[in-house]
Amino acid sequence: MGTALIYDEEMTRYKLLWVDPACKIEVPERLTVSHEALIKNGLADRCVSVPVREATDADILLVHSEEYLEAVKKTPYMTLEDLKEFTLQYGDVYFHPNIYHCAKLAAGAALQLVDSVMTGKVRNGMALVRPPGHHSMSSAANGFCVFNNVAIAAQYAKQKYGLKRVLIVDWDVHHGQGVQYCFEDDPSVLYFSWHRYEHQKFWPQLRESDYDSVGKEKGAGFNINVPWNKVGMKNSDYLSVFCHVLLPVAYEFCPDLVLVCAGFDSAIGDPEGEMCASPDIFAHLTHLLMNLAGGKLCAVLEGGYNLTSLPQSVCQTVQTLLGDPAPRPANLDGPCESALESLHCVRSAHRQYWSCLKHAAKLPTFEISTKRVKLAEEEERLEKGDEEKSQEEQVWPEPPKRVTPPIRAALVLPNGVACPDGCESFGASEDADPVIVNKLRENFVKDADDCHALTTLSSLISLVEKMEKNEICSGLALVCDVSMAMMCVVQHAATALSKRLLVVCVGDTAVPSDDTENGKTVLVQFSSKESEEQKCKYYIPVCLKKGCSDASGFLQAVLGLLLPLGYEYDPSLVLLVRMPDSGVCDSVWQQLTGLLQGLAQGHTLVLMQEGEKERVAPTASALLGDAAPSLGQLHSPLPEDVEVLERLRHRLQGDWKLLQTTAPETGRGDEH
Ligand code: Q6P
Ligand code: ZN
Repeated sequence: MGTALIYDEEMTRYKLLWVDPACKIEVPERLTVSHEALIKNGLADRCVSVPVREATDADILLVHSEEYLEAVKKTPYMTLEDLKEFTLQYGDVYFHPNIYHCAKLAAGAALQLVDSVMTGKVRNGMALVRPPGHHSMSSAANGFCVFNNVAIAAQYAKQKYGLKRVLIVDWDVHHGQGVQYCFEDDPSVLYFSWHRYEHQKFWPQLRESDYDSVGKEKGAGFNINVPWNKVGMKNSDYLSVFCHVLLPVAYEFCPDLVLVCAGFDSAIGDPEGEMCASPDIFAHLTHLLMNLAGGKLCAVLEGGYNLTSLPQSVCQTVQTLLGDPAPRPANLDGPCESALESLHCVRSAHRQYWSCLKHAAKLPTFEISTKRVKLAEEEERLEKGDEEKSQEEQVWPEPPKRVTPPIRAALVLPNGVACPDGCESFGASEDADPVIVNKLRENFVKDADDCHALTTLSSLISLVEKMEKNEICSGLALVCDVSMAMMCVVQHAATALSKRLLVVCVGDTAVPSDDTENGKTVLVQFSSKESEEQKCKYYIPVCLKKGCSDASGFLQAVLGLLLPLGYEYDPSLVLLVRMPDSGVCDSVWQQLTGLLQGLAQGHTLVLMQEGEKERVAPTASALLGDAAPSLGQLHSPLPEDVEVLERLRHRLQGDWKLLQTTAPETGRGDEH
């Protein structure tokens, strides 16, 4: 199952024909540099090239009014003067004799992408299009957009394929108000957008872009706005909104298809966004969405105006869609205070609609946003002098080339267990280092005759070393004693290697936690057994009522606790240990395995008990990067579990900044 790439040079054949400072950044080179970067990095060749088509009148009318369509149809015949005049009735947009043709191709490209994914021709894909779409409304062009490509695609997907639920993720730095208006009262389309807002001072300066526009009537709760009230948002701010808002809600919503309004003006260097997230953050945003909807994801280009940053971000996105492991995320130092305020506001505004947010902190009785406007005005006066500084050119390092190891998944299996397709059977005893073998014999395999155990452990060690050298991406071993194998890897990693290890234990068996003292190992254990509260930053027991067998509680713990903690810790290896009594079902296990591969460049080593032969195929599939099956619509997590998780998050958020979901109390001032 491949990745579709849709591009046609024709969409570069229109441009601004007069002087307009607001529109001069929207240039044809945006597409050419993006496409050339995909070719140069060998990514275009790895994609399935799908041709564009023109959207038909019927397609366009799924979202737009007949009057508007008829008006746009006349633009190819207009004189320059008429085009200027026509343009004047809309905001921040320009027309050109060829833009109607391009706009039909842009919308048609999105539909071709939906068709390719829905018919199973490919798993996912990206369309590089101009003009963009998310600002365009039923009867109005706006913000460089003529037809609303993604909104049309969502309606089309629902109609043609009978989809019940479509998720639209708009990571462009502007608010796609056109998409919001289109689906405001529609519970079948969940629209999520983050956007530069600055308390309504930033374009398009709409009251309805704030966090309290949650959707209307039946659609209440299905519109999620995250306003950024400051510029300079970083990787941490973006990831924290994904972990604490978008992902939990998206899993609860359980979409049949994910559409992305993929604007890259939210990356560093963009003159419009003025944000500081690095281009490789899009590898993670993409990865985190790729296990929803059985992997059916269509990304459609929106904004992105820095001709260096844009192609880098596009490449990161496409390479991730192709299944290459994401690079290790850089400098995750926790969200800023303004982002935390936004997070607090959004979670609180949606707590009545989503059971995963039921426990979110309520807002103080006054509105933070109103109060913040006053503060913002004050700050603005103070910052007046810095104005030129913020316009300065940003510099950042080019993301390093992502090299995928030749072996994606290596398996250490006992005799008689078949190695699934696409995986490499691994037995390294031939070149086992005698020093290591002796050490294993002394420390772990006391029974001198148990050469089977010894062989397995030495294979494990050599597998870990090959992962460290990036010769192998991930591994899976069936062992006769998971606890012992786990200790063996932990000790080896802590002493012999320069690794930072994240150990994730699923199941009740007692695990030794004394190796977590040195800070080289973080251990998170999910179980149903009460354990005394540990005060150590590096040993985190998560105790759920039904352990890992309750999908919603477990997923809540994974998204809101394990992922943010894992991202902040930034391990070089993830050790995923499945205890024989884990009680976790295949689809949940595959989701966990898939999500964890966003860490440590996909270096995950899974340990399972020898008896669990049936789990090899589903686990291997997740390690190979196949999409995990969807979990179905989740019910509310148990109140006890929610309470446990919240207490844990509170206790840990001092040490782990990415666990925060509200702004620090200080500076919030008088409440009444
Ligand atoms: C921004 C217009 C320009 C003001 C100049 C799908 C992509 C977009 C469009 C932004 C239009 N204001 N300082 O559209 O969201 O990036
Ligand atoms: Zn934008």
